[in-house]
Amino acid sequence: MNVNDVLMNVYGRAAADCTNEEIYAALLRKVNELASEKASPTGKKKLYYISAEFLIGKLLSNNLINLGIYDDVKNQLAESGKDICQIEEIENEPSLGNGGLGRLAACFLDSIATLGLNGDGIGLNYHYGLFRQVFRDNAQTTIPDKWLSENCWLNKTDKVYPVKFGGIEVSARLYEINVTGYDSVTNKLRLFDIEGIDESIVTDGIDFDKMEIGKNLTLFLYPDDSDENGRLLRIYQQYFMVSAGAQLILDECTARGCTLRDLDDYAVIQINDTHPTMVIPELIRLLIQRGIDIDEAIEIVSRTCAYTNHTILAEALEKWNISQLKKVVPQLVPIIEILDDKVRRKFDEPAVHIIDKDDRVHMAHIDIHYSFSVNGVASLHTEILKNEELNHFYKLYPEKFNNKTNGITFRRWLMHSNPELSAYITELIGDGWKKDADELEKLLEYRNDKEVLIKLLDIKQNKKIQLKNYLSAKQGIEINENSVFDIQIKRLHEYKRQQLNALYVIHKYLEIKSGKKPVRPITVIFGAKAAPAYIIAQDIIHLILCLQELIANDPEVKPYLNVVMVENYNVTLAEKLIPACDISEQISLASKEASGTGNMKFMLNGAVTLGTEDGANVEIHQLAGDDNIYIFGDDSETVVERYKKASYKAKEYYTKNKAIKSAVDFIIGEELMELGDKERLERLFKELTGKDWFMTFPDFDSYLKAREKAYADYEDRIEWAEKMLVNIAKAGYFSSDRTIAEYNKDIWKL
Ligand code: 26Q
Repeated sequence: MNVNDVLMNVYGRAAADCTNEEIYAALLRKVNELASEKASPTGKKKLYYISAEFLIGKLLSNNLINLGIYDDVKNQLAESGKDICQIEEIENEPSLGNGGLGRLAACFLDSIATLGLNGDGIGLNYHYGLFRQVFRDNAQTTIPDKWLSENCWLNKTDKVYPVKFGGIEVSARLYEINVTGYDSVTNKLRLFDIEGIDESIVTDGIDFDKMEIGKNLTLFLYPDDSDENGRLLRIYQQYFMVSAGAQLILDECTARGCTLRDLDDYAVIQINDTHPTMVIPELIRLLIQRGIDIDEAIEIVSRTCAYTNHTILAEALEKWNISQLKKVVPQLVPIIEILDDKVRRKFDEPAVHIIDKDDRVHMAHIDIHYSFSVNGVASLHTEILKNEELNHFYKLYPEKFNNKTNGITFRRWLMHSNPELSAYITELIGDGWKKDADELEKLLEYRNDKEVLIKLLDIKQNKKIQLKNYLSAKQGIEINENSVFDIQIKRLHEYKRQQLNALYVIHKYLEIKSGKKPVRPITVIFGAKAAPAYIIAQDIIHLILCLQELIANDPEVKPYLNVVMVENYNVTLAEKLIPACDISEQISLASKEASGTGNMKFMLNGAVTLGTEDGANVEIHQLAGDDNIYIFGDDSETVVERYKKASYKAKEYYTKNKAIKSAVDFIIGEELMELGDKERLERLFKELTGKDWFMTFPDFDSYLKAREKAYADYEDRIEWAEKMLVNIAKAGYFSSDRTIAEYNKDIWKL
């Protein structure tokens, strides 16, 4: 592509005489054109990955890389005095997801296209993605995040499907975003939207009139742990997505020659958590409408659908009241009742029934009975599903259960976010790793090569300086590039235990105050959004922001310890933070984090993990080896047992362990009380000492020890660089290309 020609065509001016906005808009159009011209995969059978979330992030650079023209375009721009990074800044990030599950769906689309597989995403076109986070008075406030604009990647189609709810019918318009594969085909992300959306009904912050479905259906993405208020609208959103999606799927399959009875030869539908579960009864309903009897319709749909579970937190498993469903989707209720009836005729065990004694519909149970595959997202997670959480189901259908350990796309999380490291890897081992991530293991040859190790340290230092400059320019945050960068970025949730990290910070603060100074300054970076209705999560953000202020204003402590909570953590920020990280905090309570994917991104960029034996950390541990990871805390079996026995008493740890007591008391001590909100800090103190449901105290001592060991080891720079190298070399397993190849081999069979 000749950038000047493109711009001359659109504006009659060369790049040097165009604004960044103009260059962005013209590139977007041209790249969209090039993407559309690429072949689309063909074949009888097609995958539909249905998900309420696709956290795709910015697309310009991603598409330039996948089309193989990134360096060329970057260089041409540079010749005209333009910086491609500045052009990237123009793009709004589409934050169409909450976190892990949504970002996983985006990585999967990239890998599906890269492997040349015939597969599209189906989802919703939210006008506002996840809220934008603004800190005020050391607390999170939220404002709407509008991403749609004239210059965005969304293409309108002329396909429209009717969707009927109890009481109202709406039209679902199909929009599409091109999904480019790396040096491969182009697939599509297909997003449905209602026709009559009315953005003017948004009032205060992210509040809006929830009554008029015809105006608000696709207005907002719901934060997880949403309040009761938003629940009903979520059922509307889910049904809207799956009804339009199911109509699209049947249309496409019949156009390719499907007779409906052979639907599973033409389509496989991957259900991303329970959010799209209603696709099962909806497809059954549509097949009946088209003349197939119910028993056969159920058989056909069960052969076509596969389900992925992303959580073992009981409170996160969706259950809808029959009364709610009767209001929103009355046409599905008789079908769901038949599905439940069939289960009851076969199985007495109430735990596997679909409708429980309180008339609540367990969405995951529909998926498990009426799909042909059920998978967890990391090996420990799948084992816990089989042996604990879903054990009743596993005993009925052992053949359905399988594991697919998550992965990440190396195009975005290495080639784009860390071009310096990518180039150096290629210099050492060639660029075969870009298509076959296992080739990264060739780096192990250099594990004792001092020159290579020093170069790795140089690259890391350079990325730390880039982050420092970015945070200073964008958020007015100052950090010391010679400190160790210790980073925890993920949704705020008690099970992820940001509070444990905060307790460490307090512990360190108290040590410094008492004269015990760390050999090297420490920068602790947090990034996290909390669902507005999740009060304790808000309190934890408040605590971290108060600590940040307290330390920043304490000349005794500031030179040794810096706490930074970045504002509005999102994909774009993750791309800057991850390459600059020394120590990756993955400290969830063992058994609670299904997989984690940030842990993989950090590893790939040469950060060393400090974590519990949870989720995919277990596999990172196995791959990297004991010497190249810092593992602490109780294992999942101990934790599961402790829950079963209900034997945990936070108070006992608090009274017996001096370090815990001092750190926890500090939350309501005078320093923080002066700065912060009394109610918030006291509530958090009470929560920790009275309940501590996610068991931070039992792991506290071993966390301290592991963290201190990591900081001490960090001082032998060459030995540390070897740890970095081993982590990078072993990260190949976590390429989403591997994950997708496994899904295809075991489940989709495209
Ligand atoms: C549910 C009801 C109402 C409103 C929102 C929700 C909701 C929305 C999003 C519930 C859950 C989610 C997202 C869950 C999620 O991101 N899970 C993560 O999935 C990752 C990919 O598999 C894993 O790596 C993480 O361990 C898991 O926490």
